[in-house]
Amino acid sequence: MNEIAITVAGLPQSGKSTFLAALWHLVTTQEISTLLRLDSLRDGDAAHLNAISDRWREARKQDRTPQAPNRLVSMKLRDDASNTYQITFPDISGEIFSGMWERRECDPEVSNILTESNGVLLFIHADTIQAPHWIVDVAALSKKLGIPISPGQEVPWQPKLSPTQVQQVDLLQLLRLSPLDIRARRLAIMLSAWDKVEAEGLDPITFLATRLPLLSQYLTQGADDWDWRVYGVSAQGGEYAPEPDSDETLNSDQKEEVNNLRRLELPSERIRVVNAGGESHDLTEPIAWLKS
Ligand SMILES: Nc1nc2c(ncn2[C@@H]2O[C@H](COP(=O)(O)OP(=O)(O)O)[C@@H](O)[C@H]2O)c(=O)[nH]1
Ligand SMILES: [Mg+2]
Repeated sequence: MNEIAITVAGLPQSGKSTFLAALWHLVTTQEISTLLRLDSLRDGDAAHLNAISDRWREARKQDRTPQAPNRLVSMKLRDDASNTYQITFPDISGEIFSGMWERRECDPEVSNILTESNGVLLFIHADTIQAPHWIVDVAALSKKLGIPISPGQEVPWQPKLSPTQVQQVDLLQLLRLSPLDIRARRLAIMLSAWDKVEAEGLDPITFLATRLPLLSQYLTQGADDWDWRVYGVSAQGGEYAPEPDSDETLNSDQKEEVNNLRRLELPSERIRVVNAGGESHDLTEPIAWLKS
């Protein structure tokens, strides 16, 4: 019997809260069988988790979820062999991992969780990847659109303007370096909102190599000795409804998509987890794989 500590990492808006809401639904309802089952939860987290999974069931987005009373959420899952998996979401506020990239800072409580973890789930929103741009392409595009760039109009550089893959590789390198120097070797790259990109017809590994080539090469070359896998994850299964007061509006196709998801008899069947081994509704599969 092993006790495995897993940390959920990812920049803001990478799909962590949605995953947490769907995972809580899955393990508490047991509508479908899952590799891991709920063992226990820290006091105080249940109300928050019930609130976000209620929203998830109603097919509403988690963008402005109420803050959890505890700064971090952590649940314990268990497999058939009685191994336990303590899975911690240290980033309820959404700023920890962007702060590590932008300001080279990490809260000591979070750094302890990271250092002690045996596995990492790294979330990347597959549909909001910031690609690197070439100056010549940007200049050509703005000319085409009739919005010429006048000389001298500089935009000050900020770390958050960097391409997604640059931020992700740096984050992984930081995990390997002192003072964090984390124990984990296993890493599951979670390409979230997979429903938005799967029409491109790429499997998760090819998607990574095509859309995030720097990250793919960093992992493939074994630069920091990660034992890694890539999953395409749709924790929503499709479009969810925005807040009523949000600027975002859905077109009729998107509204239909929301309604179709609501009509599914078992909400757990909205969930899709895709990797080289096939497809399932079981979000605990990548977690179980992290047991090294
Ligand atoms: N279409 C789709 N959108 C998703 C999925 N998972 C997350 N999103 C959207 O991605 C955005 C960020 O998700 P969220 O869970 O709030 O990210 P967090 O900031 O990392 O907690 C939200 O607008 C979600 O609705 C998914 O499986 N499918
Ligand atoms: Mg969140």
